[in-house]
Amino acid sequence: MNVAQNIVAGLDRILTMELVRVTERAAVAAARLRGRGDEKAADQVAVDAMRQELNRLAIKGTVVIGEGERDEAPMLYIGEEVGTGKGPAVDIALDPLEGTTICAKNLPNALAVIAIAEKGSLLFAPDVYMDKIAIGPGYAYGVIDIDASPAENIASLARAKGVAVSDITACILDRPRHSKLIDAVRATGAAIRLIGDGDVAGVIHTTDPEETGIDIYLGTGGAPEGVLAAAALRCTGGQMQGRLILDTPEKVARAAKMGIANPKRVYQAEDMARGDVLFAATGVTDGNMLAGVKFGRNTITTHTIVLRSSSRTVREIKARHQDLDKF
Ligand code: VTB
Repeated sequence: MNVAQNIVAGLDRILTMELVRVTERAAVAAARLRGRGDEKAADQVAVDAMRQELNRLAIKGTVVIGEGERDEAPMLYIGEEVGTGKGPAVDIALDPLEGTTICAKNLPNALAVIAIAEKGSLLFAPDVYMDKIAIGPGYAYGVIDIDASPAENIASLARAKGVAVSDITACILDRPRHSKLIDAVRATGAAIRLIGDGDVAGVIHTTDPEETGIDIYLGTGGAPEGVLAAAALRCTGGQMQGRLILDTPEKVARAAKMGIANPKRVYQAEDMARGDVLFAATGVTDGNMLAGVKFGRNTITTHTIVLRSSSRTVREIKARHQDLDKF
């Protein structure tokens, strides 16, 4: 079979498997620094490792969601060209260590994450907050609405799921800015899972409530993390809406420079990650969906999910690495 036959529509499916190595490698590097209380060091080793592996991929990649602006991030900055340069032109959203604080404290759900889409397909989002709401697959479109109250959204979801409101669990970042939201959700009788960081994982967890116990994600988090989560949801199914929080003229101007004409626009997952999207995440610390990296005597074990939107395939890859020199 030649390479051309492998291209169904959109991206070469071989890339799906190649992506696994990229997040595996970043996760292993970060995992060596779990629980050491040093967020920066853990992030740095994950960035280095991800970049090294990414540069082996046969793509002409541009980082659109990365470690920051060129002057503040020496590596994997927004606009950096990555890959061998021989291959399809793609947009890349990445977070080599999503949940640096989680990793530094060795708490659940730190991930190494990447998403790839055809050039021009990922929202070029400024690093501001985004208001987010997400649910998993299997619900009619419109069950949630970012402009409805938390009580309305939770009641609507409970009706659609056919359960009592008290059987719904919402995932919310534990932040003072969410105190009203938390009160409003608690007043409905629904349960809340408060998380310290890691809202990419929080959104993804809505896609498998039986496994994770989470039905809905609510609240504000980073916009870059919103695009990554939207990319994952495009592959698994589910609904997500996001709105950038552009609450100062400076932020509105910054967003305008990045091509965002309407600062109040509500983005559906499909608007944040269009076309054929590939997504991979490897667990750094043990989590609700993914196990963290395990260091054995002569082996390293990693657990990764890798997703593709055009086929909706969800692969879980548990890898036992025996050639440890590669890390
Ligand atoms: C979230 C979370 C990240 O940032 O997006 C959060 O997913 C939002 O910012 O893991 P604040 O910490 O300011 O609330 C992280 O916690 C860190 O990138």
